[in-house]
Amino acid sequence: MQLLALHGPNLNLLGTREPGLYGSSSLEQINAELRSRATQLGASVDCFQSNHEGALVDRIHLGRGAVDGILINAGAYTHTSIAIRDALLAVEIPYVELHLSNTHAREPFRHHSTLADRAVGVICGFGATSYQLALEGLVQHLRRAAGR
Ligand code: CA2
Repeated sequence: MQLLALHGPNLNLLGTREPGLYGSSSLEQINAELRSRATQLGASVDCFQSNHEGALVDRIHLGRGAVDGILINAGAYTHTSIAIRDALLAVEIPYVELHLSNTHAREPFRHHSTLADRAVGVICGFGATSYQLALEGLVQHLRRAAGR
């Protein structure tokens, strides 16, 4: 099972600022934990971060036919990007949307997601653990869908 973890803008700064909001783990630590847990679950995960919307769209396109499922924290693009939504729907790869913070407990403009209504599921508010929960949920969903 091949998975792709996508991290959107500013998430490369994790662990350096705003620990009260986003926790103290760096993105590299989060990626390492994802890879480790994925291996335990019999899956493999590629990780990609970009501050650029088009680069995220390009990476989603590359996943077509090669990736079974996507974990996506699109950062602020979650609330604005029709291009990322269209890319995810175009490649027809099941995805889980996740966030470190509870976006529903924050400013109203963070309550809307362009991705959530077509996601397998949405996880938010658990800090770095959101990634682990999203991984578990996605793997279980893909196994069930494959009849395994
Ligand atoms: O809670 C999340 O995971 C978010 O996707 C984070 C985004 C925010 O725009 C979304 O509404 C919710 C912001 C990521 C900013 O990351 C930083 C990390 C460290 C220091 C500063 C920003």
